[in-house]
Amino acid sequence: MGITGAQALVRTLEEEQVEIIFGIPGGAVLPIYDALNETNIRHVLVRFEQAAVHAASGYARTTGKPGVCLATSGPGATNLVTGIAGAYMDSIPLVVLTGQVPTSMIGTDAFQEVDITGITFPITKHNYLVKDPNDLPRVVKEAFHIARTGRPGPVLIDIPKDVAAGICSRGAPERVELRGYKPTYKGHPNQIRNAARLMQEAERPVIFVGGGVISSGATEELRKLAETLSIPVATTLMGIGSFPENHPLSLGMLGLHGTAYANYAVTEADLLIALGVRFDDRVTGLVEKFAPRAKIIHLDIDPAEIGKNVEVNVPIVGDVKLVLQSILALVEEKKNEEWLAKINEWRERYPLEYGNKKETLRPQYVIEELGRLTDHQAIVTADVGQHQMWAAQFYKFARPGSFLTSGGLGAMGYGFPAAIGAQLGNPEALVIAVTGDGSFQMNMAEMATAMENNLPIKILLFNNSGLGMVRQLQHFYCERRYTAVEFTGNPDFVRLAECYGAAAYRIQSPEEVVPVLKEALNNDRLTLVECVIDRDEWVYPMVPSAKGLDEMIQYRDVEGKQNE
Ligand SMILES: Cc1ncc(C[n+]2csc(CCOP(=O)(O)OP(=O)(O)O)c2C)c(N)n1
Repeated sequence: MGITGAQALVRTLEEEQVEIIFGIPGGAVLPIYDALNETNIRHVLVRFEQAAVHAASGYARTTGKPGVCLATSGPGATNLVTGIAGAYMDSIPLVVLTGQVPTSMIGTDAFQEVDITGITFPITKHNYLVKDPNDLPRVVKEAFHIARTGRPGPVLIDIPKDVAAGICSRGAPERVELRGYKPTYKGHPNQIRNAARLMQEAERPVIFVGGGVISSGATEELRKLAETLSIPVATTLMGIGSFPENHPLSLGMLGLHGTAYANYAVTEADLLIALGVRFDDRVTGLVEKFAPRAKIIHLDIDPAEIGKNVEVNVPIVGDVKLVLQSILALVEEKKNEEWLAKINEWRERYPLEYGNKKETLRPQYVIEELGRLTDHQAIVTADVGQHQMWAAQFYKFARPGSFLTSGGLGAMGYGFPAAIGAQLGNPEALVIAVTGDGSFQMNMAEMATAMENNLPIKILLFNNSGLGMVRQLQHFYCERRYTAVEFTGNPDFVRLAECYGAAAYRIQSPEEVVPVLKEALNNDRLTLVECVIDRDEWVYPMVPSAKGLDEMIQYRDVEGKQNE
């Protein structure tokens, strides 16, 4: 006697301590949904499968546990693809379950059949097509192991309907043993010694941090290293939160829309200590001009990252936390007074600025106030566009895992579903989704999911009546020939939110910002705050394409000049 494959699947999910599954049912997953009747695992019914995978990502990023989502075969599975690709690029642990047509029909172009393991092969850390129900418990266990160990990432399990309905008489193995999969955690002692020596000797060092520091839980070691050796810290978009942005050594974000002082510091640095980063082109600008005077130490758990985009002097493959602990044991306190004075000079001369046009509603000001009113402690998700960059620049994040955005893929529509996952994983936290009118419209139907689950998420919607970031690109690169970036058919977002049962406010002037935000933040319901902003608001600084970081365009060069 055995249980069904679907029952075995659910039992193994219980063993893996899964609390929540995000999904939408369909014919191919009927046996799995039927088995969900027998468990306490919560199923959150979303309105679009893409939201299920983004929500699973938001859950994973704020709890440290793999997020789980479930979709039917064919269109259900393809709707997950964007979220899987995003999780792959951002190294987020997910276990993605998809239904498949019965094994006998695979390859016949059956109703709702797609080759989802083929489609997701390049965007998953690993994937499985399960052909025998007896394999399910082992496969599920392996999937969780692969998703969360080494460099985290999404793992997909495709389950044909007859496999889910068939009999499984085998349990999960005690231990996962995968030949050829042995992530390196410790780092090579010689390279660690080399790195420590270079750090001790450097005169103009900069630490440059990515999401790997957050996923390895190395924020405390990072702070110790920075403070011991007096080294300033710049982060990528994914690294935001790994180092408190109010710390005197924080340089904020680096790169395309990074702070001027971070970009200058990296350009002048004699040593760049890159921790859990992948040297994305949004960060480096023109690679040939990136950190031209610096030796580079690159520490990452994934050997494939090292030397991929930039040449490295000291490569270290290992877990950031463990390797930093070894390095900390080797270094002694040091003050880089001259270098820090130079950086402070840049910081004072070239701050993040947006001018004095205080009579109109400025998005940067709204984000600054949001940071202040929430004591920089909320979990903030952002979609993709100008609003995302203003959130990254002006909120001043203090905690790891408090800024969630689609970093590598840059997928609009990520922010609100990710907030749903974050709120479900952190019921007590204040969760705020910062979004644009373009991005929000990609997944705004999820307001129904948030209402159904009593999630008191705050949606801060910047409405510039169009696709602001693309408009900005057309302004700077296409001589203001604006094409396909204006929305004339936007809904009344306040009334729309109210239709779903949410509370809603509209802000049109700066005086309204603080009182409305205070009311919204004290509300225990889903609440939307729409900020009506000028469409000619740009994100500064901005590194022009194919330029070095120090060749960025700053507010002062353009609008500051005009206003003089
Ligand atoms: C799914 C997807 N489609 C298209 C793009 C290209 N894109 C990048 S930013 C942007 C505009 C975003 O507009 P909105 O969400 O209103 O934000 P804003 O820039 O106005 O703040 C677009 C279309 C994208 N990043 N993702």
